[in-house]
Amino acid sequence: MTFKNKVIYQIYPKSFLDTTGNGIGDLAGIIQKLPYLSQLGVDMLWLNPIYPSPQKDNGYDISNYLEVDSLFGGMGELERLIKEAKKHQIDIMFDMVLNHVSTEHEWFQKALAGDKKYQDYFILRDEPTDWVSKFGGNAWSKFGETDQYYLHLFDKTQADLNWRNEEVREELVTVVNFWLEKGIRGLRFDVINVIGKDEVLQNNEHNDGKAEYTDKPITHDYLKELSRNSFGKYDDTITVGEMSSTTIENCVLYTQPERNELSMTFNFHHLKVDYANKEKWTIADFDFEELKELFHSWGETMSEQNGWNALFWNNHDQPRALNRFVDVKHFRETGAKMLAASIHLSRGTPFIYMGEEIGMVNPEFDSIDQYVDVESLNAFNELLETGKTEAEVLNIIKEKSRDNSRTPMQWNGDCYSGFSTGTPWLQVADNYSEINVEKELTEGSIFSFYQELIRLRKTMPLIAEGTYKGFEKKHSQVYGFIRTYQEQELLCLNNFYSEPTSIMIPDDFLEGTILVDNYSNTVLAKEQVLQPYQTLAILV
Ligand code: TEU
Repeated sequence: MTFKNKVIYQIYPKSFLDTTGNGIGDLAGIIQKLPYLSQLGVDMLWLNPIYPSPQKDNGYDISNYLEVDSLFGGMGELERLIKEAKKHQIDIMFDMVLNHVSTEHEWFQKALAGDKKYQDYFILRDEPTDWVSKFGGNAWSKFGETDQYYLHLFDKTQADLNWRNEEVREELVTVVNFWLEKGIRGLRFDVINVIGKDEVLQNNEHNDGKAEYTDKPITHDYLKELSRNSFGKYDDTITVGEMSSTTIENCVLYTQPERNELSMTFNFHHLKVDYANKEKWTIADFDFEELKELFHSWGETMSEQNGWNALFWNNHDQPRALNRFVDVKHFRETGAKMLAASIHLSRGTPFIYMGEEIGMVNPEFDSIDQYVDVESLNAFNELLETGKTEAEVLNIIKEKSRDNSRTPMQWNGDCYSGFSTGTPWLQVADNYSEINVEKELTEGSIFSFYQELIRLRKTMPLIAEGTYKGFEKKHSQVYGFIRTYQEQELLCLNNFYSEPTSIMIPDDFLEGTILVDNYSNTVLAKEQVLQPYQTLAILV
């Protein structure tokens, strides 16, 4: 089966559509909007975790792998969603959080109660290392009343599982098969490249232990084993691994088809180009040179070595890309289309994060009380401790918080943007009367641009399967690349700035036709002028 002509849409279920009025989105809401998603043309919906969970990390702290939280409508509603979606040729992708479980999970509770079998499901040590958790604070917490400590790379309520224990791996195979049998056809594996931890864990100069658990050779073995025993038996299944601080070399290995690990990988290097000193909680302009360098090296290496990338600008952990890469005040629509084309015409599988197709932007909250995310709240306190003023800290949170993308979907101009009749769990962005689906479908042009990009991928093997080669890599404003398939070539040019620029077009493309353009009446010329945030794709 080829998945290469497909496009995946990510839904943050808590924030998509609430049909009960409790302020939290639910599966019935997704079912209600299937016609909308089908109109857009997407093939698969990735749902963030909907398992029972104490919701300390919005569902990434799972307390039962084999159930759907009643908060979202329970198992019956999921079965209905799978069935209804199928009628629109849409499949469901589940979020598999297999690196850790909630400390409320039965396994952890049994371990705490003294059951030796379950204690070996976790990573317990007498002497903790000095590692810091990814959400701030110590990565080790006291294991109950004992003298031991358990490892948690994330929140202290997210205990890392011991993948070295074969029984753990068997349990997780059972989990994956359970969902495949339900009819789930997509699997997104959360932080899957950190599951293989070294046996001996030590202090190190970065206080993070990354080298002792990131992309370890044994992780490739675990993935092969998991594939062999579960999803590898279904040839219509798509898998994507979320890779934390990974390398191209490893992502090639994770995704080369003959290795039978994963269909594709997410990496985040391109979303760190606006970090000052590699620190997330800073404010800086994006570094275009670095962005281009990353896109070209990943694009070319994956293409040459037959690996496969997941392509995305947004997800539930990232502030809205429009606020990061575009002068959103003046060029929201044009910029949204340029960002879209720059990945949808590239080699890899495009992911659209809900609201992206209508050009949603950050909510611009102005009080810390409006934030819910554990990472943001921890960062707020830690940044205050560094001596920054509250105003300075809030400004950083405003730009960087994960809640920026988690605000409720903006359906229309009604109260709470048509998301719910009750008070939403996270406040709706104030801009909803300006930016919403209803308005976009009647007078906007972003949605239809996405429709066209999706249609092109479905109908043109050149876009779905063509090779990737960087173009004019030294240009100071344009990110360009060439796709090639049999006798066809596509030149894609993207101006990442609000100033016009020009670029020399190779002669053979001058004879070509314009396939995609976010401006009208463009005339091809040897020295091609590109307007602010123009995206132009020429086919020969
Ligand atoms: O994210 C993994 C991850 O590395 C994030 O912590 C990321 O670095 C951070 O969000 C950037 O601010 C995954 C999920 O996508 C995230 O929502 C979860 O919180 C995390 O795993 C733990 O399960």
